[in-house]
Amino acid sequence: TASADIKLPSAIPAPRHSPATKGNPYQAVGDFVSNVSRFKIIESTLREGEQFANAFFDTEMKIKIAKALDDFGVDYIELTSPAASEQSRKDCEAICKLGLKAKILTHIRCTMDDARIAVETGVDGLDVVIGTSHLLREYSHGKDMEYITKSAIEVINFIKSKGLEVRFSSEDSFRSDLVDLLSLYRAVDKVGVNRVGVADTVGCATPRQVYDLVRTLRGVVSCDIEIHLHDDTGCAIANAYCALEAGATHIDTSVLGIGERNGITSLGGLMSRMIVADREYVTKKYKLHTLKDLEDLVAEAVQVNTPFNNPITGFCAFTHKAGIHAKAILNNPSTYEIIDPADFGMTRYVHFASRLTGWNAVKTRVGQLGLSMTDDQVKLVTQKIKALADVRPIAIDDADSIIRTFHLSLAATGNEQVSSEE
Ligand code: AKG
Repeated sequence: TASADIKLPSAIPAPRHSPATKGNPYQAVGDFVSNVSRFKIIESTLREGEQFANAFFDTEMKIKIAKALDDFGVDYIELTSPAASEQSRKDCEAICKLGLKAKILTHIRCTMDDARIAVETGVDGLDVVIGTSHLLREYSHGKDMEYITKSAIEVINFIKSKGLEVRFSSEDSFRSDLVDLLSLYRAVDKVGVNRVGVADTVGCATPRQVYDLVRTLRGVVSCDIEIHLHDDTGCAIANAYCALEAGATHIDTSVLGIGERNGITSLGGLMSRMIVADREYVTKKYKLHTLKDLEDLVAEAVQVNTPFNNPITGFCAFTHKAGIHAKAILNNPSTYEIIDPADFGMTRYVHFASRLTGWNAVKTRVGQLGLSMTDDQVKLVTQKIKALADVRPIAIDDADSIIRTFHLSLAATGNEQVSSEE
């Protein structure tokens, strides 16, 4: 509860990463491809997120989400293909007319038919995709690499002729043949694609594989590199970070990570990772204190709860419970927090109603309740709280009433006499 929040000074020394690391010439050389301090976000809640099992966004909701994403500061907003349905096409046009700061993209298959529909919607750019793994070539579209390369070049040239930004991506990149992949990327780079995209479509890639592929690709193409990472094996955020370290420039996200199956890199999760890498870049570029409202908006729209362990906004993301943690946190929050909750408009909470509670947390609570006790008295009342918490789970109200009752008894007996030896 709000009344139980223990607010502390936000004095966390900011961990800093800089590509040109000051005073360490060796690190500066090693990090020259890293984009952890200059990445862009392609926000795909309104495309990948629409593929989430529970998602149905009507026009009004899409507009609300697009405005909230724009206010948050994402660089791009990616929308469902206008070729998917008539309403998708109309919604795409409606969002383009909002005049948002973020660039609007739509996501299409690598076909001239899709491209012709998409270029008429008013979008700033098109994200073109086609499967390149043998599984997708055999069981999805049935085309070989020669056909894929030819149609990619045709579609890219067409989109460029309309003056729009174009990205070309290979679906299922990590299960595609590396030589095929690099030849394809080299061919589209040569015709002037703005970005190439790498997609871990089934969430199979490890951070090391991501680093290796992106780093290799960085040496092959001169355009920007985008990455799209599914979370089937829980690596989506770590993989995004590795991709940036290897030279990727753009990361695909969705709010709460919603998407096909269990989704992709979450916007909030990426923020938690990146603020630790470069606090200044992240806090200047993104309106972090709007993250909770943005997540609540999307969670409600797709009828899910924010997971308890969600980075930043999960209900216990800044809750400290064990006595030794609470004591250190009360002295200096950096001891057990790598992220300052205040950067996201959140507050930390030091739990004082469990069998693990230490007297420092109770002392702070006593102060919050406007009561006055000696340290010995606080230690005594802490023992009472712990004794009850050993028998059953106790609520904050239970702990508060133990504190108040104990304080009243002090007044009745003359509180100076009470000591922890009694
Ligand atoms: C996927 O491969 O999972 C996609 O959703 C497409 C990714 C892309 O267009 O880069």
